[in-house]
Parts: sequence; C-alpha cells; structure tokens
Amino acid sequence: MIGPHSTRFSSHNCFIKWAGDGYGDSLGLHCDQGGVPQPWGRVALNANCNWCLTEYTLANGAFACVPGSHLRASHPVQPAAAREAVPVECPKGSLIAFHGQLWHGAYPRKTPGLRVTISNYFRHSAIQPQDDIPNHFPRELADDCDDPAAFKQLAGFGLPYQSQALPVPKARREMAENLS
Ligand SMILES: O=C(O)CCC(=O)C(=O)O
Ligand SMILES: [Fe+2]
Repeated sequence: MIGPHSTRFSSHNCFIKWAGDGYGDSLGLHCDQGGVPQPWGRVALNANCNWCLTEYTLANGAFACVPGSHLRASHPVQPAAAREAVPVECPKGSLIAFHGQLWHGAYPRKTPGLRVTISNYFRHSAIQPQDDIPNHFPRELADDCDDPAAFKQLAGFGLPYQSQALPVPKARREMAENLS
C-alpha cells in the first residue's frame, strides 16, 4: 500500500481487550491517518498491520471496519458510520493489514479472557515516525532476525540529518546578557 522502497516503521504497540463495553456504540471508529488534504487523502502515507495473537470473533471483540471507507478521504461521521461497520473474524495468528484512512475500531468483548493484538504501524519515508526508531532502536538487535537487511531498511537506519552530529554552540554569559 505504501510502496516497497518507501515503507518504514512508525511504532509498535499492544492492544489488550477484556470483557466489557469496549469503545461503546461508536465502536471507536477512527482513521489512523487523518487530516490529509486532497489529492493526498487517498494515498497510504500510513498503513497498519494488526497481528491477532488470539482468535477474533464478534463476541471476542473483533476488529470493526467500514469496507472501502479509505477511499472517502474523510473521518467517520456517527452514528451512521457504526451502522456500516462489519467485524473482521479470523483465527489467531492472522494479520489484518489496512490503509491509514480506513475507518476502523473494535466490537466490545462479551466473553471472558483477553483479546491480544500487536499493532505494527508503518509510514511512508516522508513521514516522521511516531517512535524515534532510527535513533533509539538498538542497532545490534536488528541483526537478530530472519532478514536483517529488510529490518534495517524498515527501521530507517543510517540516513543523514536525523540527529545532532556536532556539539551545539552556546553563547557566553556576558554575550547573552548584552543581547537581552
Ligand atoms: O482493535 C482495536 O481495538 C483497535 C485497533 C486500532 O485502532 C489500531 O491498531 O490502530
Ligand atoms: Fe487505529
């Protein structure tokens, strides 16, 4: 969706859902990528991959989405949006990949136990990451995976102008006082 050469990591988070009202009647519908003006509104500047570590069923608190809503380049308008939503039901281990402008949320969990999800959020290389992965992810850990080259590209390691390279000059006290 974003493009093989321009895709980078943005953040990695975990969602844990238990029995209750969840996000309520709105199903928490939202776009992860909001406020993007036309003509860019339809471009996937962000995309999300929900890795379902437990089974998704309607009763278990499945992911909710409005199919095709990423083409509307707008935010969900309630209560109509929730009526259009459908559950994504899938076995544990599934990956739900979706465009940053898809209207999505989740149904409340009505059964005991937990729904556990890892949200791997990706961005176009022109977009700043939510987590400063290029500067703060331990580089040696990148070698400890199946495809270190792909990981390093997705992490955005090694690009220039990402952090301060030289000491920041500071004004001497009397110079700062003369200027004030
Ligand atoms: O499944 C959920 O509770 C919502 C997931 C979500 O909004 C996301 O991963 O961006
Ligand atoms: Fe989201």
